Amino acid sequence: MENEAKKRILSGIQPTGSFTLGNYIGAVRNWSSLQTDFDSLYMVADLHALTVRQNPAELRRHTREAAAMLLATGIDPQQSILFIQSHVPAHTQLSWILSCNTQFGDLSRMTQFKDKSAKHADNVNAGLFTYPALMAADILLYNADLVPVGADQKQHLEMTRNVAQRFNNLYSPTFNMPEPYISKTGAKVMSLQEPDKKMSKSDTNVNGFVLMTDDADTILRRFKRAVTDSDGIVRAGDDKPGVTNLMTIYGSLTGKDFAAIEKEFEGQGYGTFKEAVAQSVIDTFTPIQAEYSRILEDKEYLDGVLAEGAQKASRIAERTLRKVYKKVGLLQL
Ligand code: ATP
Ligand code: LTN
Repeated sequence: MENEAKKRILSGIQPTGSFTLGNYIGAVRNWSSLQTDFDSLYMVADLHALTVRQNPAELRRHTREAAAMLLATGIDPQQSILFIQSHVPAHTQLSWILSCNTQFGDLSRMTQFKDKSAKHADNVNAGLFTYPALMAADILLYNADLVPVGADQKQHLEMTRNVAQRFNNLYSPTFNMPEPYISKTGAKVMSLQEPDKKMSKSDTNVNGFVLMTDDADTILRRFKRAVTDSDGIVRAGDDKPGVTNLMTIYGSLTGKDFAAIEKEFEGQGYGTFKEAVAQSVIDTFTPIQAEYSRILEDKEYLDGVLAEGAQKASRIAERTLRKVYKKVGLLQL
């Protein structure tokens, strides 16, 4: 079988709202290009989304929209397995076992936990804390070789590797060691308003992000308002975080490197540059948006893809789970 020779990929995204340009450049756009060379599984991480308060009706809608958006970006259900995390119960089952093999001290060092508990001080729940154990289960159930994510998830990947290593040493070799796959450019797209902060869909300042569902006017407006600096020169550098971020976005979408971009906008103000960046985003998102609307309207097709995805993913996941249950000493009848 052809698939047996291929390495396996797994990644996930939370249905906490429309995807941002950061989600697209840092993670999602790589997924469809990897699916031909890898045996790929892509998941909408709805259980992870519950770690912050969700409106039930909205979560349901966002989950469906997230799946439709992934298909619209080119994930092909004939090549990849696309599924919803909660449709495969093995994720929560393995996550319990892994959380019993994850140390409190390690979890307290997670940057995302610290950030999110500061942001949601009224709801620092146990799920937010044990989030990495569920993420480790997502990855280890499928023995993924590679996990394509943005730079902010690197720490969770290291945690997954530690848990896998500890489990393998304590019992016997069970899990594969997954490697993060982080693209060289655009692994951390910054907020358009505070370029020292990552662009995030849950930012309270809407001017900080661009959504994949935004129309052309909104996209243009966001870029026109983007924070830059006062020297008016299109050049990358640590002293110019705003402009560098815009160059990263433009470069990721057009394939041009920093030197080419500097040359292209030499002697021109930020106005022209910002318009060009906005246009590159509009050109990328317009065809995806058309496809997205089409898929979202075809409920039968979308549900069919997700049902099949859940079935295929479960088959792989349950095999791993059974092995783990046996190894840790759970009684099997
Ligand atoms: P939230 O704001 O709800 O925490 P998020 O926008 O950070 O969500 P996630 O669902 O947590 O999105 O992330 C999905 C993927 O997108 C992950 O691989 C993550 O690393 C990547 N990602 C998120 N934000 C960015 C960003 N600004 N730049 C590059 N990659 C990003
Ligand atoms: N924690 C990830 C989403 C996620 C994920 C995964 C990514 C959940 N499970 C498994 C890769 C592999 C995030 O982006 N916040």
